[in-house]
Amino acid sequence: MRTLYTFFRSSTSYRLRIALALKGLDWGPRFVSLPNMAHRTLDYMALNPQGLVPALVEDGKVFAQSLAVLEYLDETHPEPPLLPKSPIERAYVRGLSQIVGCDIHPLNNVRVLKYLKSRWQLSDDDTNEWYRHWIEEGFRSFEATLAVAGKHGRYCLGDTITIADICLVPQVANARRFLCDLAAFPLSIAIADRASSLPAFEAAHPSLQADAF
Ligand SMILES: N[C@@H](CCC(=O)N[C@@H](CS)C(=O)NCC(=O)O)C(=O)O
Repeated sequence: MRTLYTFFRSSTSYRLRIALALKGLDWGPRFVSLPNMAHRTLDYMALNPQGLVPALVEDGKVFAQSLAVLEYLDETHPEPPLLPKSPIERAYVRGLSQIVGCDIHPLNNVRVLKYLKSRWQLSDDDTNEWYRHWIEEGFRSFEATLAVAGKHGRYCLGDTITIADICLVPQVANARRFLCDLAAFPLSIAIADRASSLPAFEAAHPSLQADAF
């Protein structure tokens, strides 16, 4: 039995929903409401002491940190592969994923935005500007990396979905939710839009999750 602790709008949960769907793995959801602070309850913290979603539970073992979980799923269920075979291409794809997972997402996480408001009294407008600034900075880097490497096809690396696409799509969805101007990132957005139309990505979309509101 496999359980995903997930929140519909969480982009890191979205990454795992995509990967589980691509691999055709069954899972059941346990919804963790971030607005209700369900991720900080004693029960949830006992399961995942990091107090963040997602968490994947498989055969009683708990896995946290979506990038690590993506690789765990790929190692335990190799088909279809989410990483290329060549170490050079693997490093490339991991690097793209980390632009999203390490350079963009942590700066725009809920707790960071809340802290800006509560500790530094930033207004909603200022907080949104912060959000958009780091989106622009991160996507600039993602777009330039794609353009310079010239390795993209339909997706970030050729015509095969990798963890880079799995990280990109949810981040683009979040950027759109915050009304970021994405016109300067045509390669990244075209790739995200193509990937988003694949059935596994569609099934994982926040709006289709049972906890969506
Ligand atoms: N690096 C972690 C980040 C997990 C994370 O920050 N998840 C967000 C939702 S996308 C969360 O739980 N935020 C709660 C908070 O900021 O209080 C991962 O990739 O799993």
